[in-house]
Amino acid sequence: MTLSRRIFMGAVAAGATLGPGAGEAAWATGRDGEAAGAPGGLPVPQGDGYDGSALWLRYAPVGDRDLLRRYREQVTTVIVENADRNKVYRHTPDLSMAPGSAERLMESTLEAAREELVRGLRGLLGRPVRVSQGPGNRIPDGAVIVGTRDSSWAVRRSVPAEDLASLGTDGFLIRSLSEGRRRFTVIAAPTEVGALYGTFAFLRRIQTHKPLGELDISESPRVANRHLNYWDTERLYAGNDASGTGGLDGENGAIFNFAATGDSAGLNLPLVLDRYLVAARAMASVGITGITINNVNADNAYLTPEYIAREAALADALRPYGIRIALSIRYAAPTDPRFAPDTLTEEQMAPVSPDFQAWWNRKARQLQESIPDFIGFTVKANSEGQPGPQDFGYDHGDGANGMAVAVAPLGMTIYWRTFVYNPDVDSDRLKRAYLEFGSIDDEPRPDGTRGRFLDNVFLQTKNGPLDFQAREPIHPMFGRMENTNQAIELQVTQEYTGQSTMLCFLAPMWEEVLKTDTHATDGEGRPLERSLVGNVVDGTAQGHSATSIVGVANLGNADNLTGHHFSQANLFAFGRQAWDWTLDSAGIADDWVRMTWSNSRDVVDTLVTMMMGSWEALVSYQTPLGIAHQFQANVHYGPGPSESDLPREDWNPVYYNQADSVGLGYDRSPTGSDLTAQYFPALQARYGSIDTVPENLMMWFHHVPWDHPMSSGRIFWDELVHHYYAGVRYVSGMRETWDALEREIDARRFSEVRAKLAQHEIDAADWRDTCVTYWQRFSGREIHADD
Ligand code: BDP
Repeated sequence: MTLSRRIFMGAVAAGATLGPGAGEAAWATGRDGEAAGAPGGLPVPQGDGYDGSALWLRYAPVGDRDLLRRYREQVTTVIVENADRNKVYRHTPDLSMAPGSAERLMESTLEAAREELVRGLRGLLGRPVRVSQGPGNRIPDGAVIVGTRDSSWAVRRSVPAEDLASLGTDGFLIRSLSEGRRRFTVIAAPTEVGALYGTFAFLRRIQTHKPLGELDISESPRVANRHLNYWDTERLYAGNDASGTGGLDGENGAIFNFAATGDSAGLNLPLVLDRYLVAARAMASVGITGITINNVNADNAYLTPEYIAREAALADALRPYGIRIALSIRYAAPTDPRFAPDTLTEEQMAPVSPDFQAWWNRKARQLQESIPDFIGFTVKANSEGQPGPQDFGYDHGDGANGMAVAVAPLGMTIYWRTFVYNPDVDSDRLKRAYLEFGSIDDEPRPDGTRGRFLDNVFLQTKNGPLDFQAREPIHPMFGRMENTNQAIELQVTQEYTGQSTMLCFLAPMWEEVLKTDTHATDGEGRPLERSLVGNVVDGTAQGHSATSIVGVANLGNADNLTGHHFSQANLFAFGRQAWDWTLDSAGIADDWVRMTWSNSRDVVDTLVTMMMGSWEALVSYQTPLGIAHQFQANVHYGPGPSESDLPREDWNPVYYNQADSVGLGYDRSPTGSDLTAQYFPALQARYGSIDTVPENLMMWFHHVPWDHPMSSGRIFWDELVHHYYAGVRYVSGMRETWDALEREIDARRFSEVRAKLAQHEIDAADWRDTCVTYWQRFSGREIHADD
């Protein structure tokens, strides 16, 4: 594997920003009661000190003069009628930004759309645009109209109702239209949130230098509930945490301040910080609809009145952007004395008990009183020490349904996680979840249907059967749970993929997962017409209308919000793929690079190429050919293949690598643990034989003999060594490539990425050397470090 590299000796950036004088126009005041251009936030500094804090919404000026001239002709006036008519609900009467904030709280979704256009166009076009609240009786040349048929006369006049009807709640259309010689653009949607999404899509076209002339775009998301789970301070790699422990100024590194101390004690919610709104705008720009704001190993504090008040303020701030909140809860919360006198005894904790259900109904009601659009609860139960229904003699179906019954009257949903691996179930950790959940999905019901999980339950399942490893086969439950709503959970934060040090673009991994064929069959064993994992997730495989995709997010209080500048790309890509999993990840990378770094062809081509190989490189130097979980205990960053003394057998690298003098890898074929039997027949056969298993999953399913012949012509041992070396070489290539871009990238971000890549290279080599040396003890063969 090599990284194709361009070296730009002396090249001048084609996309260099315009010099002073480019923004010639002053703020315009129009007719018909038009407001002078609304500020739309402070401009993002574009120079060498830029810190990445605007994510991909930096709106750098269009550097190509011809293109700029065309855009300025095509976009002269923003028209958002009745932006203040549908004010969103606000619970917190004195909701306010922290002193000195640059962002501003929005009161409606259309206001958020208008402000984004004003801000974005001012940055991109290098001058303010005219803002009009109504077009009078003539739509001006160069107008960009945003709205719904309810909000906007101009939309009513130019977009037939039936064109919007099929778009669904979040869809939008963007059209270039004309009247006489006047040409204008309409961004219209059935809902105001759809109009906001269309606004971001329109801005993205300019950010990526695409033509605006003949637009006829209509888009709707494939998946309805596009959520982030935020793990708070655990697995947080984006914390501005100088000391390595407590965060800066009393902040703990999390993006939202609930319990900051010291100098930051005055910056807790309900006060709203700029970064919350930058994150909200970024999330909305890729269509995120919800966020579970606390860790899955949940702290009951989030259910106390004091915290609920803070959550309500956060929900208020996010609401104009179409983002709703949810909470992770601890199943046994009702027994916590801090809720006294409203607590339950152990005897009342059966999920079928009316007392249990009434308690959760009361708690959910309290939340709904302050957060009327509260989504519901994410539940990690009977997993890694968390309490659950099994502690009281019930199974996951009873537990999920008990909570679902409690919250159903309030219109809420339960996201019940399937990340369970009770060692009593099977000796192979990877088989355990399906063994616990599959039979509940199959259970016959009195009405002749099957499946016990209620309609307001989603089972939330990680992409693979282990735990967010850099490469896993798909989880066998996808396609197997035909009677249950299923959400897929992907990890955006890079717990096992280099944290905030390694540059690893994850979109190709998610693309691989979502486009893997489950080969699912129907009840009679006939192949389904649509059977990719993406089809299972978007409901088209088995006819589900409740659909959801969840990303464990990587936001923190770092200046650039994600720790590594390139980690921003993973959040961006997750949102885009959640909206449309059929997208090509290179196209997503291309957009992100243009929006984040530069539209210079050289920069775009170089960075996209570099990013696209970065995940496969990481797999290569960490866990090639299907080996998994070789991390140092708990930290999950560096290599620890020899570790064998962790408190649970299935936390130890040696449990996964099974290294011995014969070979390496875990036999999960029919002669081994037979995990393969959990897949549909076509995958069973493919994975079950060492002759047909894809080489990149070989050790996942087989104990591979050191001399096994590989497709390259090498024996397995040499192939393994080759992968480790090739992976590290790729990282060296990334470092050199980046160095060659110095003249095209602003100074601060350039040097921050350079420092990360230098460490990345050292740590990748550590993976290679630690693992290869350790495996050699078993293989007894020579290390051929090829090049
Ligand atoms: C593991 C993480 C742990 C999470 C767990 C989960 O190390 O912090 O709590 O996943 O998903 O990967 O519940």
